[in-house]
Amino acid sequence: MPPQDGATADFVVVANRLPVDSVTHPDGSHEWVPSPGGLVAALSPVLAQHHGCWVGWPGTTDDSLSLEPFRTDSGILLHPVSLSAADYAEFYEGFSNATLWPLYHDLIVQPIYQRSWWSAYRQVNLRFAEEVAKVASPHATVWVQDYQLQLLPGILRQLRPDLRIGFFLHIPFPAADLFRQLPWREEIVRGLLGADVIGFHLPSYANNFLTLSRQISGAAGSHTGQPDELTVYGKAQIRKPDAAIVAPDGRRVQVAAFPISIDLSSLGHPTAEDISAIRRKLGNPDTIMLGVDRLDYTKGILQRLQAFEQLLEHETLDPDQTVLVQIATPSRERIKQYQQERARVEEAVGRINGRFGKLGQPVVHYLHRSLPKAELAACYAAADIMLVTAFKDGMNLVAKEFAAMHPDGSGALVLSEFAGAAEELSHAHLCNPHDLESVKRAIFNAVYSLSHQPEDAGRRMQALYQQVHTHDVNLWANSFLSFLTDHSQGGMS
Ligand code: GDG
Repeated sequence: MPPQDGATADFVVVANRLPVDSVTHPDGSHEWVPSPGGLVAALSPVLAQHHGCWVGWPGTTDDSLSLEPFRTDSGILLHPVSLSAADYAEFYEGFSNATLWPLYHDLIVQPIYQRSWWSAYRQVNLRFAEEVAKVASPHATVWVQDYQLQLLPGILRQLRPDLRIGFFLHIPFPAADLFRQLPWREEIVRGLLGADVIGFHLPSYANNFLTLSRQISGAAGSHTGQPDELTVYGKAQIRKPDAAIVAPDGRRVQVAAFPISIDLSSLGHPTAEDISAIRRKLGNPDTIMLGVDRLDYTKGILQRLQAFEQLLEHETLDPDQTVLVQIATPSRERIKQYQQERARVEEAVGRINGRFGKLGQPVVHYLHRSLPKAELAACYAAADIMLVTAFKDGMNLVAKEFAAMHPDGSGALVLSEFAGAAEELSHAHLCNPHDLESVKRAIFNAVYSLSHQPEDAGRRMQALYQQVHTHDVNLWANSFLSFLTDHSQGGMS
C-alpha cells in the first residue's frame, strides 16, 4: 500500500538517472541543477498536470550529499534513489553495461556473465521498486524506462497490484537466439511481463521479444494476435490488433512499437552568424562532415574514421577542402572495452591528421567532451554531411537532430541501416557499417549529391525534416501513454 505520509503522485516516471546534475560551488555548497533532455521535455506537461514524480539515481555515489526529494521550478517532484560505489560498479557498469548492453547490441563485444553483478541488478531493481511503491498514489500510472530496470515491473506488480505499469526499452531487443545466452533470461522476461504495456522502438524488436517469450517455458503463457500485425504507434494512424502475451498470472500484456523522437523546440536556434563563426573556425572548407556520439563501440566511430581516411588516401576527398568534426562524449570510462575503443579512435585521429593535416589545418577536429547545447546545435546547422555509422542503435536521436536543424533542405545524412532511425529516415544515404566500401560509397554519394545534384539532395533533406517535424517526442510520449490508458485497468484518467 502507498504510505499515508509524504507526497505521492498520480504519474511516476522511473529511470536509472534523475534529470539533474550535481553541482558543488567553490564555497563548498551543493545544489542539484536540472538537466533537461528530450525525455524530460516530452514528459514535463504530463508530469506537471498530474503532480508527477520522477524517481531515479542523481548521478553521484557521494553519500555525504542530501538525497531528500525536492521539487523543480515547474513543480515536478524529483525522488532520488541512492547507489553506493559498489552498486555503481556491479549494477550499472557491470550487469547493465558489460552484460546487457553488449548482449542487446548483437554481441559487438562479448557480454560478461557474472553472478555477483546479477545479484546487484536484482537488489537495485528492488530498491527502485520500493521507492516507487512509496511515492505512487493509489491506481497511479508508472512509466518505467530502459534496460537497467527490467525487473522493476514484475516487483512493482507484486508490491502494488493497483498500479498501471508501462515499460519502454530505449535500446534494441536482440533476436531470441542471442538473448537465450543470458543465464537469467527467465527472470528478465518475467520482470518485463509485470507491465501492462511493453514498448519498443521498432516492430522488429517487439517481434524478437514475442518470439523469445514464446520460447522460454514458464515465463509466459499463450499469445494472442500475430506479431506481423504490430502497429507502429505515432507513425501509422490506423490501429490494427496488437500482439499480446498472457502473463503467468493471467493478465494480457500488450507489446507494441513506439519510435522515439526529439523535442524540436529545445534544440536551440543558431543564428547565421553562429553558423559562419563555426565555418570560419574550421577554415571555411567546402565540406564539413560531423559525427556526434557517446564514445561507445556500438556507434562505429572508428569505421567512419577509416572510411574518411581511405577517401582522402584515394583522393576522392580533398584534404584542403574537407574537414571532419568528431564530437565524442565521454561515456562509461571505467569499462575496459570503452577504454579500448577510445584508444583506437584517438590513434586513428592522430594518424589521419599526421597523414593529411597541415600546420594549423587538421583534417579531423576531435573533441572528447560534451558541448553545451547551443554549440552542438550550431555544429549541426553548420555541418554539410552528418555521419551516423552505428553497428547497432535502438533509434539514434543524433540523426533526427541533424535533420531538424536543416529545415531549408541543406545538407545530407549518411545513416547506418542498423540504426533504428533508418526505418523512418529512408531518404538518408544508407550504409552498412560492417562493410567499409558501403560507408565510403554513402559518403561519396552524399558529397556528390550536394555538389552535382542539389535538387535531389534538397528533396532528400526536406523529406527527412518533414519526418522529424511531424513525428516528435511529444507524439511518442502521448502515443505510449494513451495506449497504456486504453490497455490496462488501473491508473490515472
Ligand atoms: C539511447 C539509445 C536511442 C551527444 N553529444 C552531446 C550531446 N549529445 C546528445 C545528443 C542526443 C543524445 O546525446 C544521444 O542520443 P542517441 O539516441 O544518439 O544515443 P544514446 O545516448 O546511445 O541513447 C539510442 C536513445 O537512447 C533514446 O531512446 O535513440 O538508440 O542507445 O540527444 O544530442 N548533447 C550535448 N552535448 C554533446 O556534446 N548537449
